[in-house]
Amino acid sequence: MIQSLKRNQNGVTLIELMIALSLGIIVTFMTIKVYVDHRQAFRLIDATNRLQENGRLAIEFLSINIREAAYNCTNTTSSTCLTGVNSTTDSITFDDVDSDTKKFLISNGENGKSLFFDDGDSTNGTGTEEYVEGIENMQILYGEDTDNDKIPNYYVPYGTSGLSLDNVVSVRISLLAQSVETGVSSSVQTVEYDNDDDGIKETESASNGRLLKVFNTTIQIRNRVLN
Ligand SMILES: [Ca+2]
Ligand SMILES: [Ca+2]
Ligand SMILES: [Ca+2]
Repeated sequence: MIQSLKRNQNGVTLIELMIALSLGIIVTFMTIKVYVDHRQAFRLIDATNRLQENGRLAIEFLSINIREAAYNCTNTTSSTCLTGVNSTTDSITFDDVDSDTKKFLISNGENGKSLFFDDGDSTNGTGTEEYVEGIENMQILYGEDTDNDKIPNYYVPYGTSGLSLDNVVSVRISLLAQSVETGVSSSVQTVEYDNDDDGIKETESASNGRLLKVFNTTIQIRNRVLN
């Protein structure tokens, strides 16, 4: 009887050991998967928030500055009152209240394309600086008022035949923002964005698992509307 009990308590069998090992591996695998999933979800939320933040910051900064454009230019024709470049990505140049010539453009920054700003202040300014990262493209349309009611009759790109920049009372800006973080989306993100000012949107695809978002705004040039 005693010997029989001892036999029953003689350690674990090979099958029991294998089951225990398998369960251990499964639990470890599930724990790692939960951790990776949580980490990925956190990265996605973080990248989405940062993308929103960058887009809003860029729009706000453009609005604050362009709203004050052409201060000394109501009745003059200065080449820097309000001008721009229409290309694969646009830029805009304008004089402000201090007659500094400011400029917004898209260029290569530390982490890819960014919105750059030149404050035009040669005395105390900083020159052209990277201001908001993750801005891939900027398209600008100029709202020309042809009947002096301070309301644009149409919006056209810079360089359009017949566009008089002296009569521009507002600008429409469309930004294509891309997350700085890579690998946050398992599928290729796409957005519709008019990248050549022809009124027809193209499909833009994000690279390397990034996120994409379009930000639009219309900015009234107060010095043209209130005078
Ligand atoms: Ca353009
Ligand atoms: Ca009008
Ligand atoms: Ca287009």
